[in-house]
Order: sequence, then structure tokens, then C-alpha cells
Amino acid sequence: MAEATAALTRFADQPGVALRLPQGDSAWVALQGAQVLSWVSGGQEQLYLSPNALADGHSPIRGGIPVCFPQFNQRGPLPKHGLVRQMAWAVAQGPTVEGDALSVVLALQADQLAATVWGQACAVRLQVQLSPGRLCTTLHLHNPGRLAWSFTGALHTYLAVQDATQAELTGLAGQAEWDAVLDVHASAAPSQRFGTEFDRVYTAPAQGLMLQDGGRQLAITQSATWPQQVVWNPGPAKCASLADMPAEGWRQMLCVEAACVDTPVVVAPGAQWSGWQALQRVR
Ligand code: TA6
Repeated sequence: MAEATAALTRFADQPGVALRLPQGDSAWVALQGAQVLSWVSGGQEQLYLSPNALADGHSPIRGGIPVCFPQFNQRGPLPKHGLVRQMAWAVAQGPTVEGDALSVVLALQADQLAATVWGQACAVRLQVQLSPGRLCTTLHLHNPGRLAWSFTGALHTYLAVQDATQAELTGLAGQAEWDAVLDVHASAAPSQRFGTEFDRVYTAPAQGLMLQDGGRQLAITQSATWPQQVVWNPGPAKCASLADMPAEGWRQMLCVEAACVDTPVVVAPGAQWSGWQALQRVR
């Protein structure tokens, strides 16, 4: 029987790690940002990566699963979505085979973040675990310093969709919703549909979400340690203003993010925190 493989390769001229299962599913993780840029399952790419994404080794990469940490969006003094998506991570562990799963861990050392404008001692690890039909990313944090610090953040997953105007997201019914475009608070509708700029923050439901996209169904779950979910699609007008997106790119993507937006998480000296998001192909 073929074996699970992992190799250091390049993609869009970026160094990274390729994971491949004997059954055919694969994933690709860039060292920049520990950003998963590809997840192929059932012979189909499941993540959106903009064809205009910058690949200069330091600008944010538009697509895949950016890790936003230690700040979500512009909710603080740091660059938008924090620092780590633009940093060079290293492979810390693996690839490791466990049952039918193949995983790799990428890391930033505590002194790397201490040397940034944030200035806090924080060791960061991202585990990417690939199993048949499933991709799970887990962010692990450790505070080895003497001072507590706090963070907001997200696993800012760009899902590939055939046509965003036909896609439907369910599972959020009745959850607290903040529409960041209109700055309106409401209770979420049973299903979310897309076509204009959509940027909303939800209280995460315990049972997770389901994305229906043509004949494909994707279950999206996350750990309770991420208290919120962000759903984002720029729509045509906003998309046209994004230099690293093609004009029609908004039709092919939908971000569903495991997030902590409103209340920063405090990590005490010596303490750890971890949070995951899992994507499971149902059909
Ligand atoms: O998570 C949604 C969001 O915060 C939107 O407001 C939008 O700006 C998006 O992230 C993308 O941010 P970026 O900095 O990657 O262009």
C-alpha cells in the first residue's frame, strides 16, 4: 500500500510543506504564516487562493487559511490581522502519521514575537492535520514570559465555492450577529446567502455550520475556545478595490473563520491556549 508522504516543496514560489495521503487527498502549507494554501479532497480543491495573491515572502497572501494573531482586523494598534501571517515559520514537528491522519506542526519561537512591535513572549504552533475528507488546523499558544498578555485572532479560512451567489451557509440560526458593513446587531437568519459585501461576526454555535455549494457539502466545526465565527465575502464592489483579487474572484470564495473578535483572551504567565477549526467533506 502507498504511504502518506510529506515533503518540503515550493508553491507560487514560496517554500512550504506538501502533505499527501495514500487515498489521494493532499494539502500544502507555506512557511510564511504557516498558511495552508491548498487542500485537495475528493480530487477537488477546497480552498480559495487568489490567482493575484502576492508571493513576495512577506505581504499577506490572499487565500488559504491565514492565521490572524495577535490581533483581529484593526481592533488594536498592530497591523491589520496581526503579525504572524507575514512571518517566516519553521517546521517544528513531523510529518507524523497517526492512524489515517498525517500532520505537521509549524512554529514561531517566543523570541521572534518578543522582537516585534507587539513585544510579548509567545510561542506559537500551528498543527495541520490531514485525514481522508478532513482538514483540521489547530493554533497552540504558550506564554513562557513573566507577564500576562491578551490576543484576538482568527483562522481566516477562504473556502473555494463554485458560485458564491448559489452557495448557502446554515447552522447560525438565532445566533447573535453583528453586521460590520452596516454596523447593525441582529439575530442570525436560518441561512446565509451572498452577492453583495458580507462581513459579519457571529456567536459560534456549538454544533457547527454546513456549507452547501452546488453538489458539495462541507461541515465546519471549531473548538469552543474560539467563541465567534466570522463570515466574509467582499462582493463585487469591495472585491474590485482589492489589488490582489481578480474582479470576479468574490464569486469563487467564502471566508468562514474560527475567531475571537470582541473579548480578548488573556494568557497568564506559564499558561497555554489552543483552538482548532475542522473542515469535513460530507458530499
Ligand atoms: O475577517 C473579515 C475581515 O476582517 C474583513 O473585514 C476583510 O477586511 C477581511 O478580513 C480581509 O482582510 P485582509 O487584511 O486580508 O484584506
